[in-house]
Order: sequence, then structure tokens, then C-alpha cells
Amino acid sequence: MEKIFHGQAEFFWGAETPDDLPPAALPEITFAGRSNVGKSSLINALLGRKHLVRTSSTPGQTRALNFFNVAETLVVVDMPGYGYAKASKADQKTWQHLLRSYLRGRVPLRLACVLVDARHGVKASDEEMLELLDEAAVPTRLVLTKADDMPQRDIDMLIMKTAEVAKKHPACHPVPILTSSRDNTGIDELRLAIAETLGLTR
Ligand SMILES: Nc1nc2c(ncn2[C@@H]2O[C@H](COP(=O)(O)OP(=O)(O)OP(=O)(O)O)[C@@H](O)[C@H]2O)c(=O)[nH]1
Ligand SMILES: [Mg+2]
Repeated sequence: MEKIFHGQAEFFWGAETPDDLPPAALPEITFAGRSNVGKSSLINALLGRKHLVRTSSTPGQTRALNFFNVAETLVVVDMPGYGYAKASKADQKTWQHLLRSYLRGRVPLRLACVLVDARHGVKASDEEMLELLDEAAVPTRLVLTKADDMPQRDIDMLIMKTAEVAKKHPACHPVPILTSSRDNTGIDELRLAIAETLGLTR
């Protein structure tokens, strides 16, 4: 299991429209969440890379579905963020359509990680995403990001509240994972969750 996340990982496909997806082959794990929540950074942390995926403090950095082959065993998909009010209406519509078509119809998709900024909690747009994943019956995990930027005393309450949201959604695992790609909090737990989903643990 360790080997997978420390082995080779490379970008192989960027899809800007729903009819431009790569052929379905290996199992896929996708990372969704509001713009700037830390999707691309978390993928770098997960794969033990600093700069495999481009990150930015400016929201709207990721503009396509970006596919990464990991050790010829799984595919990690980085998605454009949702809920970015400053993006043009046309861009927002294009990205929504792309996300929705992918999430609804992608056969090899095994797990959707929905990232939520620990400092902001679950927003209406995240609830919409969780509903979509319920409808599409895609196993889902809520992942809190940027834990390093959150006072320790607030963390228990945050996890409790996030778990309450998770329990309302049939496709969602009831226990959220708390992470930070800055100090690597929760990265091993996330790796384990992915490995379990793929049946790679023994
Ligand atoms: N404190 C802290 N900041 C983080 C963490 N992860 C990411 N960030 C910061 O959050 C900003 C956005 O990170 P990205 O990984 O580009 O976020 P994204 O969700 O991919 O953003 P879009 O592609 O625009 O939707 C950057 O300034 C990162 O440095 C974290 O664990 N802790
Ligand atoms: Mg990104």
C-alpha cells in the first residue's frame, strides 16, 4: 500500500469538456470541493510530491479535470473548484456541467473526496455536491482541509458538525477525515481510506 503512494505518479490527461474524458481503465479517486479549498495541494501531499499539481492562492487555478496515473494502479482526478463567485457566469456553467457529467456517469469512479475548508465548514454548495453524489451513488468521503490553520480547541466541534452532515447523506462515509497538506495531518489516514476502498489493504 505504502509503495503505491510513494511510487511513480504522472499527469496524463486534462479534460475541459465532458466528451473529452480519457478511456476508462484503472479505478479512479476524485477530489472535489469549493475553489481554493486545497484540492490540488492535498493531491500533492497524498502523492508525496511538492509540485506535481499546480496550486495557487488565486481561486480558479484548476480549470479542467486533470488525471494522474499513480503507480499504474489507480487514477487520481483533480477537479476545478465550485462556488467561486468571481468567475464569469460562463466559466461557472462550463465547470458545473463538466463536474456533473463526470460524477454522474463515470464507471471507474470508486471514491469522491469532498474537501471542506476546516475554517469555513460545510457550505450550501458542498451540500449540493453531496446530494449529487447520493443520486449518482458514488461512495463519498468528507475531508476537512487546512487543519493547521484552525485552533485546536475548535477541532472537536468541527468534526462533530461535519459528521452530522455526513450522516444525512447515504453515499457519504460517516467519519470525516481531518487533514493539512502543510503539516501532513491525516494524510496517512486518507491513504488508508483510499487503499481500503480499492481493496488494496491486507
Ligand atoms: N494553511 C494551509 N493552506 C493550504 C493548505 N492546503 C492548501 N493551502 C493553500 O490554499 C490555497 C489554495 O490551494 P489549492 O491546492 O490550489 O486549492 P484548490 O482547491 O486546488 O483551488 P482551485 O483549483 O482554484 O479550485 C493555496 O494558497 C495553498 O497554499 C493547508 O493544508 N494549510
Ligand atoms: Mg486546484
